[in-house]
Amino acid sequence: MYKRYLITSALPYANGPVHIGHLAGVYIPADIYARYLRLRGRDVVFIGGSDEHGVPITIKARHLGVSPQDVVDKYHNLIKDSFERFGITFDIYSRTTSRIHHETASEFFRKLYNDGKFIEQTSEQFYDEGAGQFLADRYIIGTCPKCGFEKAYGDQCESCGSTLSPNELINPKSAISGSIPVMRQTSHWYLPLDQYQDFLEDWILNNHKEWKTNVYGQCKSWLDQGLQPRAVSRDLAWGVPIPVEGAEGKVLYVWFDAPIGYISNTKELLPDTWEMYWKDAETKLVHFIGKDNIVFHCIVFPSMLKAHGDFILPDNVPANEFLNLENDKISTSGNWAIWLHEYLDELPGKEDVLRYVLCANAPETKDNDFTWKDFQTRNNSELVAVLGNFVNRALILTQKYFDGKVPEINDLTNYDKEMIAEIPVIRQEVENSIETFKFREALKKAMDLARLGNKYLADTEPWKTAKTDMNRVETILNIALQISANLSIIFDPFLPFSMKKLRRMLNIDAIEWDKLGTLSLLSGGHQLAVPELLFDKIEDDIIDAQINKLQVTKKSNISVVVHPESAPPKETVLYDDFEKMDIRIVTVINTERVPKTDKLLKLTVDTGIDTRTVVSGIAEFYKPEDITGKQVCLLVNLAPRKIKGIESQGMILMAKDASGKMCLMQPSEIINNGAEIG
Ligand code: B3M
Ligand code: ZN
Repeated sequence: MYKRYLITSALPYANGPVHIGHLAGVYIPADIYARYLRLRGRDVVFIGGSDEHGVPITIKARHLGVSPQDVVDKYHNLIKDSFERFGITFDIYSRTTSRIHHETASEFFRKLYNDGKFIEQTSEQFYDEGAGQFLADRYIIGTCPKCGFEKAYGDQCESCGSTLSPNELINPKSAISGSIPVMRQTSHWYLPLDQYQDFLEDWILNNHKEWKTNVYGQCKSWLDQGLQPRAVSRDLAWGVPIPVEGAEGKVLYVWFDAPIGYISNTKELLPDTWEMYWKDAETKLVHFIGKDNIVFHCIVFPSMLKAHGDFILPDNVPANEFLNLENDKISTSGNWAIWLHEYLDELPGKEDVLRYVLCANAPETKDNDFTWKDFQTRNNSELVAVLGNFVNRALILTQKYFDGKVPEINDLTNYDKEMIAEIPVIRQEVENSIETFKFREALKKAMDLARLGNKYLADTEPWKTAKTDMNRVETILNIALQISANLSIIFDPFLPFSMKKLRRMLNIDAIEWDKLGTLSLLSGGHQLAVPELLFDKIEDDIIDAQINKLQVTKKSNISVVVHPESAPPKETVLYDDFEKMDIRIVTVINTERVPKTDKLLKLTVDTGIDTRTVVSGIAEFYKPEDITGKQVCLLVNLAPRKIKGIESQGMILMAKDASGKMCLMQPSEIINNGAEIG
């Protein structure tokens, strides 16, 4: 057995809030594991934090017109706060912009550098001459060679999902300036992963066959392809500066510094004893991550740790697959997600319901789908109908027959004995499942204990026996209450808020996992508190509101998806420029075709100021009879011009999309002619 546990969970990028995919994939399993081990009295440190470097953060900052620090400050605080409200029990939740992290990451790099563990290589990379900087892969946009999508990034095409390298892009452009980048020489440090191939093969393929098949499989396929040196530096202004001379303008690659964040955060938490957790072979190190992080945690970071030489390696890396939402891939940029902070605000008091559903449906072995209907069903027919119902019956009956005092246990029947013998078996199964990172299975087994309780009450029918044999009712309810107390332990890692509430009703506080399986959790005569419902039914209106919210998102996404090639934004104008335009609502009072043309219509309009003639190129889209009588928008102070011999006094405003489709702009309700638009 290990002396202590060091549990880490992937550091989320501080460029957006966390959503249910993050929770199901990483934070809920990690928290269950940490809570379970603490209940067992083990020495546990659970590390979290925000990953605050990397190009996406700089892109977001540029887009919003703020500094990268502003972006990470905002999201770090939002993420930290929502994890706390959701009951994720990090021992520390820090950040990679901290001073201690910058120092730790620099030191780590310097040690490897001094020990000659890197190779330095010069290569040609895209450079934006106007902006005076090298372009990270994400900063180069061009046409995808695989699918023709025109806005593919230098590292990936978001349309077809292909992984790309910037020089594969057709017509590459700088995302910063839109100009065509040039190739320029730059030099970087590389970690020669090929030199760690043998070590990794032996360590993973021979000695960690117990890792989850998805994790082991991905590692094997990387190793089978043969590892290549990987750059650990970048030409970028945001990150941990490379701490060697002649490296101005270069920072550590975000995936080099981020995992070191686990070490920095441990140091920050335990300035005097952190080394015990990172350098002693009797520590069990476990990384909880999502499947897109496997290579970094199983191949790259272990090679870095090995190269450094002072650190232990992870004992396990339980990565989950992805969670989808209502049959679609969760997407931060497409706002297709359930954001934790919004959930907490919109469904207060339902933290455990989400914890339950995301664990019961966790994407442990394959991608899975979250639906609001399933959320409702699991709440109503599992939490309410099984767990809540059992506990409630035990407490209410005790209230009724014994004024809320735990009755004594008397003679046990054979049936009692058989049933009681099941409890330690369930405990053992839950332990085995948690310790092998099968959290859905563990939760299901825990629920079996509540089912057992329900069955026991249904079989023994104390409400009937109460008419004839109160002695027997004492025993039945004592057992039912002991099961309730056992439930408050076994479910504690999964449903911490509700189990605390249950213990309040049982009037007990301290719990230990080691008491689980016994009938000695409550003594005869112990006074219980007044029972309340442990879980509430979730009605359709709550679910419908959430589904509706997603539908609104979907609708707004469809219009974006159909015309991804909207025209680029125009140059900024001052308000004064805009104000020069006199745009008004007018009514079309007569419409005729302009002879010998296909496109032009001659409109007579009432502007509220006068009646005038306008020639407009909309005949392709509107017939004269479709327009007459309509209110439209007119730029009334456009200098008059002659079109096909007719003087046009103004311009009818139209919207036009990238497919060439056009439509009139109309007021959303009737308003007086001459109304000004601005
Ligand atoms: N920030 C990627 C992610 O959030 C990355 C994890 C870092 S763990 C050291 O998926
Ligand atoms: Zn593509």
